[in-house]
Formats: sequence, C-alpha cells, structure tokens
Amino acid sequence: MKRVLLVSTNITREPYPVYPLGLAVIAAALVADGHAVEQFDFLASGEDESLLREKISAFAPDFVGLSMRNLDNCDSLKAVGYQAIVKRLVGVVRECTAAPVIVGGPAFSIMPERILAFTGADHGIVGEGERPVCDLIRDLSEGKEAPALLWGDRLLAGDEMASPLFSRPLVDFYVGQSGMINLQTKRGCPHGCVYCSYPSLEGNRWRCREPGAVADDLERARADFGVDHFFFTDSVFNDDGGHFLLVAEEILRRGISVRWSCYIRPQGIRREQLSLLKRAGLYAAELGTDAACDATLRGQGKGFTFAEALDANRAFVAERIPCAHFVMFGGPGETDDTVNEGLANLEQLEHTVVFAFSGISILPGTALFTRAVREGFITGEASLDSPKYYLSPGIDADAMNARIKASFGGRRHRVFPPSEGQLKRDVMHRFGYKGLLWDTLIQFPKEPAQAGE
Ligand code: B12
Repeated sequence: MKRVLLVSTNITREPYPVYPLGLAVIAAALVADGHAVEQFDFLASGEDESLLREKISAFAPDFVGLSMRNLDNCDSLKAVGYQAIVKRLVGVVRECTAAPVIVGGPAFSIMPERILAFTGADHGIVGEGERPVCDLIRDLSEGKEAPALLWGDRLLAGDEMASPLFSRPLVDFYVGQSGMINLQTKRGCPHGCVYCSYPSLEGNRWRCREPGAVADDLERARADFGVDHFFFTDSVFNDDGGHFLLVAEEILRRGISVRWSCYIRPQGIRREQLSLLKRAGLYAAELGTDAACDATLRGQGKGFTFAEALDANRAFVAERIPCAHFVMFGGPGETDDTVNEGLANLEQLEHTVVFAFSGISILPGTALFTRAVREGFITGEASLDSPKYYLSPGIDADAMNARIKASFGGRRHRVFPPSEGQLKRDVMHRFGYKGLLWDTLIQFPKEPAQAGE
C-alpha cells in the first residue's frame, strides 16, 4: 500500500468550475489497487499554494499525481494558457517532498513530451490513466525502472471503468459553484471532426458502461452527497448504437429523480427520443453544431448538414428542452460568402442560444494540425508558447469578427465574442445563479390552449 496524493491543477472558471472527474476515477482505480489516496483541488483551495504544502506535509505521500485538464480557453480573441500553473505546482511539490511526480489528464495527453519537459515532472501518463498509473506505482515501488512517458497497452472495456471516487469537500465546492457534478456513461468517439482531440484521447469507438452502473453512480451521488444535477461528459451523448436511450430508460425504471445535461450531436436526434430523455431528467443540451453552413461543416469533417442541425433544433423546441449551438467561424473552407451564408442560416435557429467562436484551436494529432502545417500556419512542432488558432486563409479575420458581432450584437441569445458571455455568466454567478445559465435565456412559445380551457 502506498500513499498517493492526487492534485487537480485546473483553475479555469470558464464557463463554470468543473468537477475534476479524471482525478476521481484515478482515485477510484488506486484505492481498488490497495493504495491510500487523498485528493487536493487547487481551485477549491482558493489557489493557495500554502494549503498544498500543508497537505503534503500532513499526508506524507509516496507519490504525487497531478491532473492537467486544459491547455487553453479556446478563445482566440482572449487566449489564456494553463501550462505555467502546472509547472509551478510541480515546483511546489518538489520543495515539499522527494516523492515522484506523475502527470496525466486530457491537456497533458495532447502534447505529452512538451509538457513533461516543460513542467519537470518525473513521469507522464498519456490518455486513459487507470491501468498505467497502477502499473507505474507498482513498478516504482518494486524498484523497477520505468519510462518517463507511459501509455496503457489497451483501453478499458466499459465494464472495467470504475465509478468515480467523489470527495466530499470537492463535491461541496463544485456544487456550491456550479450546482452540479459530472459523470461519464461511455468513452470514445467514432466521428471524424478534423479539429477534434476526442478520438485520440478516448479511442475511436464507443466503450459503454452498463446503464445500471451509471444509475448506481447517480443514486450514490444523491444518497451520499445530496447531488441531483449532473453533466454527462461523454464526447457525444447520442451514440448511434442507442446506449444513451438505455441509460435514460434505466434512470426512469429506477425512478431516480435527477436533472442532467450533455453534449448532443445534431444529427438524427428524434423528438420521441428527446421526450424519453426529458422524462429521465434531461433539462438542457449543448449541441456540437460547430459550423454554420454546409461548406464549413464539410470543411470541419462534421458528417452532417445544416438542415440536419435545424431539424435537431426543431425537435428540441417541440419538446421544450433548451438547447445551445456552439459554432466556430474561420475554420477550413471559410470565406466571406460562407460567413454570410452561415450568419443567415443561424437566423433560422429559433428558441435557442448560439455561442460563436473565432478560429479553432490547432491540436497535435488532429487532421487540422496537419492541414495547418501544410498551409504554413505552424511548424510541425506542437508549441506550448501560446495557443495557436486556425483561421482560414480565405477570410480576413477582423472583418469576419466584425460581421459576427454586428449580426449578434445586442441579442441575448447570440453570444460573441466568447469573453462577453463569460462576463454575463460572472455577473449571474455573483447574484447566486448556478448551472449552465444559458438555458435560462430561452423562452418557448406558449403552448396552444387545451380544448375546454
Ligand atoms: C465534458 C467536457 C467539457 C464540459 C464539462 C461539463 C462538466 N460539468 O463536467 C464543458 C462544456 C463545461 C467543458 C468546458 C471546457 N472545456 Co472541455 N471537455 C469535456 C470533455 C468532452 C470530457 C472531459 C471529461 O470529463 N472526461 C472524463 C474524465 C474521466 O476523463 P479525463 O479527465 O480525461 O481523465 C482521464 C485521463 O485524462 C487520465 N487522467 C486525468 N487526470 C489524471 C491524473 C493523473 C495523475 C493520471 C495519471 C491520469 C489522469 O485518466 C482519466 C481516466 O482515464 C473533454 C474531451 C475529452 N473527450 O476528453 C473536453 C476538454 C477536456 N475540454 C477542453 C477545454 C479546452 C475546455 C474549456 C477551456 C473550453 C471553454 N473555454 O469553454 C472549458 C473549461 C472548463 C473548466 N472549467 O475546466 C479541452 C482541454 C484541452 C485543451 N484543448 O485545452 C478538451 C480535451 C477538449 C478539446 N478541445 O480538446 N468541457
């Protein structure tokens, strides 16, 4: 048995503070392997390094694991990078203990070599961390040599994915901040969006947890912590195999009273499916529409048309479930004409919120990265210096941003630039509002009066 301290380094409050779920599942795997684990969250500590020092001296860990969630805030107009904070925390740990430092997490896994070198950690685990972290700690404890960077030899099957080990102080903090915690019902993504890191992080096929295991987690979170609001963090909730419907059916069968949100791919989602999800607790959904016309949807490799996104929107409105579309302008294939067409298309989306972004983060391991190298945007090396955003050579970015601003200006259902949305959310948070918040902006048309009313 070893003592392992796990530290969440994420300090991002955009769009709201997000429970460090990766840390919770790594904690569960280590506890199942017989270790004593404590979890420390830098954001929840008020970003107070002295509390981390105190934690290390009180717990005296044999190993310290740092989780790195975000590289940047995905806002080309106000870019913020987060790697310096991880480096600083590795330094703090080093000052307090000689325990080996292991880094993991989605941001780390996107450019592991660079981040490992930059932060000075001893070991880094790329991708799914449960098995490799247990193997690494076993090997190091037995005095074996271990490589600096480790990958799992295979991905976990759905029924091998442990329930997260939620920590009470962390749950209290995140529920206090954002009103919710999060859960995963499956991993993987088979879609081929050109900019996206999800398939390389989680694999390119669905790996589904048993619906009963997900329902157990919901019931436990309710019983142990009194939490009834969740976000399902699956890359895409509505998988083509229909696992998402089984999860909803299980929630209904057990009569679990929860409210939850998720990411929906706006393709083929039908009204009757949404009706089932709503009865099971879906109260709002974030749609990965991503581009606003067929040419740019093709450019991003989305695999659906704007007409399909429009159909999805209609189904949400018909079921009176708030949905929001996230759209990135300036991606592959964007021209003045597609910006105009896209803005006109977005006008057809009713009773919804549209969040627009300018440019797309260029992440290593994606088709967009290769394209950006080919087009001379970036060199072939992943860079930590500042986040890089793809902007189509076919547009003038300033003119494009001005057009989006003019089209969205003054309307509360249309958010651009992204930092403006964050300012509004911050104000609402100060007034005590919690949760997604954008869902409160949507009003549906009055339903026709029932006969006899
Ligand atoms: C769901 C999600 C969201 C939701 C979260 C909702 C919620 N209430 O939880 C929302 C929409 C709010 C969101 C927002 C953002 N997100 Co997001 N999000 C995701 C997503 C799809 C899943 C994250 C998740 O929970 N996974 C489930 C957990 C269990 O997995 P995990 O954390 O990866 O942990 C595993 C491994 O990484 C590893 N691991 C993790 N920690 C550790 C620690 C150690 C020591 C070890 C060994 C291993 C290890 O093992 C774990 C288990 O296998 C990922 C993409 C993806 N598929 O990973 C992006 C992702 C994490 N998000 C990303 C970003 C950028 C953001 C935002 C900054 C964007 C923005 N400006 O709004 C914000 C930041 C939010 C915040 N406050 O931190 C990026 C981060 C990398 C990057 N490019 O910077 C990702 C990777 C997507 C991408 N673009 O590539 N996000």
